[in-house]
Amino acid sequence: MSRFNLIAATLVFIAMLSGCGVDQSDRGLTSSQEQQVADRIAPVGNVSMAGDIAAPAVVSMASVEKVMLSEGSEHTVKMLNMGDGGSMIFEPAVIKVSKGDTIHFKAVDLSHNSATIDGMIPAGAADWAGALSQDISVTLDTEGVYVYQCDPHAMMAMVGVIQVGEAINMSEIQAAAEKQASRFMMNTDRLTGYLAQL
Ligand SMILES: [Cu+2]
Repeated sequence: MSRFNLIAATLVFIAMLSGCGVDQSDRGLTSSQEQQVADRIAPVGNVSMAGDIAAPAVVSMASVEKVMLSEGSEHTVKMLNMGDGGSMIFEPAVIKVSKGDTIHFKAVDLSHNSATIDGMIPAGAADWAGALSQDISVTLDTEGVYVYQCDPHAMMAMVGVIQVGEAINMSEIQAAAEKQASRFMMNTDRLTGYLAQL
């Protein structure tokens, strides 16, 4: 290596070192600025998280699983203090049966009953009103959608829906359900959710 080359290499080396120094001081400033920017962006990240939480609720309403026709001619609906769908509840709360089928309401827990709601059964269908804490069986000979309730827990939306044959009175039921839901103090979207399963 010639003397000239050695000097040139040394100069390049010094230039690299000083370059590094400049780089580091630059990076120091940049990273503090980046931190400030990151701090300002952080709340925006939280806002988009909130949006993500709200979104699935809408999706779950749109993709409600439909209830299938129950097999057999006799069906049991339990009256419960606590079920898979919440407290003070009929289980199953939504059932689709055939004309002439019988529903047995079972008083598994106490202080519940099953009673039709005025204006929420098919025209010409017989209403029913079970006694508190008592089983009641009803045979459904009229086609359409029936909505019934537990009288003591009506405000908690302890309601149930039965579809017999085709849902020929669905528009009347939907209209009446809006008025009914305005009386609920808890579980205010329960009935809407039930009807969406038909
Ligand atoms: Cu009840």
